[in-house]
Amino acid sequence: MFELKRGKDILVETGGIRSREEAQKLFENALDRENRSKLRHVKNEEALLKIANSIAMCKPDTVFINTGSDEDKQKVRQMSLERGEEEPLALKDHTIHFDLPQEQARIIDRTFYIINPEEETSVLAKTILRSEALEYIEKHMGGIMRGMPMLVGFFSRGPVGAKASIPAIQITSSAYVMHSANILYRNVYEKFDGEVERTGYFFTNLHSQGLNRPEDLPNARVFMDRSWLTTFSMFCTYAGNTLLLKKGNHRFAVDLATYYKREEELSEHMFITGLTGPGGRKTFFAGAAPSGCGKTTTAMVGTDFIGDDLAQLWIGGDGTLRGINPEKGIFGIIKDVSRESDPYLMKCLREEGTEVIWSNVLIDENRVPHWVGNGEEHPERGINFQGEWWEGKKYKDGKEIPISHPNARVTLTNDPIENYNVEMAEDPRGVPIKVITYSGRDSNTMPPVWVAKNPEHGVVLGASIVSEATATEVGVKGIRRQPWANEPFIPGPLGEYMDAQFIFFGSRKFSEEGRPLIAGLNYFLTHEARGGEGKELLGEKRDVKVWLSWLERRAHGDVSAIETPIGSIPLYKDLKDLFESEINKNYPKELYDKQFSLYIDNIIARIDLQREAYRREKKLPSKLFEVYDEQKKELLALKEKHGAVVLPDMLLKDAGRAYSASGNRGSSS
Ligand code: SPV
Ligand code: MN
Repeated sequence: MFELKRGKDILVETGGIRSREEAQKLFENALDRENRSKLRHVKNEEALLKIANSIAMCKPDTVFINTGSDEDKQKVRQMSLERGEEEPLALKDHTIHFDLPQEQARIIDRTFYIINPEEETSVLAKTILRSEALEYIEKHMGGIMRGMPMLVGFFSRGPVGAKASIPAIQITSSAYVMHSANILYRNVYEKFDGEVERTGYFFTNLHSQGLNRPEDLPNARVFMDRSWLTTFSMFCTYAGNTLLLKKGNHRFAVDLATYYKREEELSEHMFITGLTGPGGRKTFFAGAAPSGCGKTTTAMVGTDFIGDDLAQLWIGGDGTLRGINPEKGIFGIIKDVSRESDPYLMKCLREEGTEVIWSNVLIDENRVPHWVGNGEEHPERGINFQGEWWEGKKYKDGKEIPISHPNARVTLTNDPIENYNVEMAEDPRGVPIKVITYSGRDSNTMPPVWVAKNPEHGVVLGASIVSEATATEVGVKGIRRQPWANEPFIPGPLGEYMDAQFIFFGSRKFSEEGRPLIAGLNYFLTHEARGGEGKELLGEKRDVKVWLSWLERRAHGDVSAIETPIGSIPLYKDLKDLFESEINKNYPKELYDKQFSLYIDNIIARIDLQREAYRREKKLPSKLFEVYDEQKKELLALKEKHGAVVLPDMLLKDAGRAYSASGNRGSSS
């Protein structure tokens, strides 16, 4: 089992500072009077040692303490512009930042967990021994900030005072990284000590881009020290590699939930959003999806948006599921964001009034950003992630360079987004979550929406997410397993994480009403998979509202459903009504039959694929295989009776008048 504070703290080993007195002495020399005075506010000794040792190791020219005041935030923006990390754009408070052409996403091949000898990790995780990491960090981060400023900020991953919030320090030589942190996280300089005392933990993140040269990129590393809750990042700038408050600290939060807070908390790669239902009631959803599978879009469909990437969940004293967003902004993929699909976001991006950092898009001669899939005319030339760009410019391999990188992003706070519910997002009690969703990118198997039979089936549903490789991922083909869409961020063995999921969702601490529904979503069924032609999708982006609305009604027992071996699916009539009332769209029965018929062979093939893959992992809960076996047996029986394609009507007929599972109260609405 994983344990905190094992082995040596690399930062202390390399910096050599072990006492408050030594730290103070160093601060006297390294910080000017103003910043010394700012730092005096922080009393936590462990935190001061982290900062002092970072200075001792990286040897910056100056140290800037970012208190989160308006003045300090302005200084950070200014510094980023002066140092050329960002450039101003036509709209006020909009800037562009470019990452090196070769570093446009997370560098998973150079991302490692620092481990102690014999420590177990996920079979998919890359690891480096503590002793080797120490050597690498000493060699490459020693003096890395010479000639540069160091910026230090104190943040909270969540509203101050919330059960699942955890404070974190960001230390970086990049003003762009600190600027991003100011937009995406709550600055808690004033309350840092109290928050550390309350939670018992804080995370530390140390980053330097060094000279920011392509030739240093092979040496770029993201190291995560699980034992000391500290990340080290060097020679890179992409926020997913450098702003480790995000995915670096998410990984630590997953560890804490799995090993220290079993049956208490979960840390998930999920959006949180609310939907207003009948009578004005608000129903909250937390949903997981792999990167690039519509997570932000789903979150934005809600009437009460809370977060688009991460969720910290816990069981409240009243037996309900509670959730907070550790962030307060979006670092979102910009590709395919258009007026039609994302009106709220587009308003922030195309009209004055919002602070936005754009990255890796095309900037035209008027300093206006453009991107793929925006539904607008785009210019014939400009500057993009590959440097100067013109229509038809090609990569060395002959492929055309798109105007923006598929992983180009925008960074903005949630406040100006019209459907953001800031009161609830900032409430330390969290929002009450009634529905958990899991989605992937699945062209031929699962229906657009279904609800797991019970919590155990729900956990297995999450464990069974898949995504197909998109056209943008070179060299990746076929189906990729994406357990909980969180797998890249699970440091320990998958079986231990899975066990924590079974324990959490099966907990007796949930009240009858508080236990969430667990559902699957799939927007990617194609015509060709359902007897038609072509890879065109059967559904549209705007249908998402209907799938969520149906789950909203189902969570309140307003609609009945058809029971199947994989869980329950909607009745045609309920969907037809919701298509009409929610998005004013006709929903033909023929389309329903295509979307909700069970293609038994496909589902069984999927179960077999999962079972085979999981069989290779050690110490998996046996419940997983029991659920797969149960589903497969029932599916085979169904096939025996009705053939390989089972229409919802056949199941209805089988069930006779007994289909109504949880009463039929609202189905006439
Ligand atoms: C993701 O890739 O899931 C993201 C962006 O949310 S990153 O910060 O790169 O993780
Ligand atoms: Mn993400």
